[in-house]
Amino acid sequence: MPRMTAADAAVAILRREGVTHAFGLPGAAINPFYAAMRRDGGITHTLARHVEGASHMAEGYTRARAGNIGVCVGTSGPAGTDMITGLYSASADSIPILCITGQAPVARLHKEDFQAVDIAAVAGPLTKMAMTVLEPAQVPGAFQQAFHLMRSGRPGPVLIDLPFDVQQAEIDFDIDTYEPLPVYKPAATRAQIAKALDMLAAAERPIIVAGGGIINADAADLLAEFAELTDTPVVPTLMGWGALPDDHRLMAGMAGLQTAHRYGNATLLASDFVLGIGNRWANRHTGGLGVYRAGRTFVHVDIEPTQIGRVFAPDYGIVSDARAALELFVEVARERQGRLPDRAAWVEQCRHRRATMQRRTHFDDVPVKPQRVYEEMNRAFGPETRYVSTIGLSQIAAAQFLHVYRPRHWINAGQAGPLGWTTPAALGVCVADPDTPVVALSGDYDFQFMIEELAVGAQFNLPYIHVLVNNAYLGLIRQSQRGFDMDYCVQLSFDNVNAPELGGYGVDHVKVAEGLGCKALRVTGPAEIGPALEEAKKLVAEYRVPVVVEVILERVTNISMGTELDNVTEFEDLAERHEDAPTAVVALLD
Ligand SMILES: Cc1ncc(C[n+]2csc(CCOP(=O)(O)OP(=O)(O)O)c2C)c(N)n1
Ligand SMILES: [Mg+2]
Repeated sequence: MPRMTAADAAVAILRREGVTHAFGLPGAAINPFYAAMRRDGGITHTLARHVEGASHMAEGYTRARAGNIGVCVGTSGPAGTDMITGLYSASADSIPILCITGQAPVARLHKEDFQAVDIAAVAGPLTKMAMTVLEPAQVPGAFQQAFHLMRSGRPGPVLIDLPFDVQQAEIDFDIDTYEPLPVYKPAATRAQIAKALDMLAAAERPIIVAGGGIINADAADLLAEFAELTDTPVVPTLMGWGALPDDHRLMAGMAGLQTAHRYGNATLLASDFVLGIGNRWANRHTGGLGVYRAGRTFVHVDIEPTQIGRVFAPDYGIVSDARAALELFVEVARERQGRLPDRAAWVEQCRHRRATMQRRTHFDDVPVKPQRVYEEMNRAFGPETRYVSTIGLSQIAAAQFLHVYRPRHWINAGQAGPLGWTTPAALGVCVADPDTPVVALSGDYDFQFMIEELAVGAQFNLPYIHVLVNNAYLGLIRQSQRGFDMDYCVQLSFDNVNAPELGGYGVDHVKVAEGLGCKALRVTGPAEIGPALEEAKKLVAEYRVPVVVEVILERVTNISMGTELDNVTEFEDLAERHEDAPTAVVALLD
């Protein structure tokens, strides 16, 4: 039997399970694992500047491509605790990442050894498995189980914590006969799908709410086919955005309190039947359940049995992987073709709402109004673009105004929304897919949270465009403080003694980005945005580093949001003529 260190066995299993890349940073307690990676030579490594950054890079890497599992590696103690936010964000959005940490030697775990923290206990609620491996011979099994769990059922992250002596201990292990464990994915039965289709056929105004589970299951093609076969309008959730292209005839818009379209909410409220697939009835999608549920029948399809009924009891629930369910939905709908109800009038009503209920984007104001930035982005970036964003007014407006045409082209930390996520996640996306243009979008605060990771993009030549909308405010929190009648601790503005020309906008992001080895441009007027985005494309191609385009915004702009789907406040004039929203996918009927 071949003998090797447990760390060598772990690396061999990573390779066999398809891992080719890791994000992280070494420390003394994880050096044996790094030594094993070096001996193996088959795993490329991106050196993060902050361990939290490595965890979000791993998330971006997973989210970019079906089948990917991002791996993040850190030492004992604070490296593990730094990655907790990545584990939370990954688990909240059903994203598998494998987090590997070093640990103090087994015999010293209980002696308050230097940087010995019980990371498995800390990570427990955020992972599908969090294990400090105490026996070297258990290491292969721990890794085998990790991949099985990450890929089975509702996907999610795993943490494996390896004490220093466990990594170094020699074990018998044969990688040649190693076999990944079978992956478990529940599948709907024909009877279940037939019943759901009966309910859909009995409805008059049905919609499909398409969740991120469809993207995780790589089933966007089947969603489109099923929607077309039954002529059912689709309302994607924020995590499902891109599952149906924005220019698809049946794309009805997103619904919700913030990241939503006026026509999406109106269509949801006009519907009498909702088929939710791979979604979780998130509270910022549903708003109050009284309004959301009133007068509607619900079918819920989800891979995780305990998700059915978690937020509210659907009229019918099906436990199934989204792909398995949609395969059967397509099959049974095909068999029923010719006998399915005619939906032409309902589809036309949804389309009419889309062509009439638009928000205005065309403002010429200086300082720039945020809406204009997205209009310019729609012009500059084509359907091949992958967008990455996290949270804030910047992200909410992006969801209201940008266009997404493909699955995995809207990459967002939907549930957790950790500030700082955008830069490292975008870098992980760039590693996963160097051939597709990546455009990240941050508010100034999100950008400042993990600004140091820009150096990683410069060092490893990970080119992408980072649109930075700077209002010198914690904008979303400023807006929510209106309810408290205050503007308290949310100002990011100050007079920068080194950059008086910024006129109180505080941090000189251009200088910082340049200092970290990136290119950066700043624009202050609406007419400059388009040319700056074109210039950024050239700089990305020429220098192969991140290129920041900072747009100095109006300090205070409130973005549409509300408390209920039927109570969303509009703060600006709505679009009345096509010129008010010139980049809308469906031209405004004026
Ligand atoms: C780690 C963390 N802390 C606090 C928050 C709460 N939060 C959400 S958005 C936001 C302000 C974001 O400001 P900025 O990135 O400038 O975006 P803007 O809303 O101004 O567009 C804050 C503090 C959060 N999401 N994550
Ligand atoms: Mg801001």
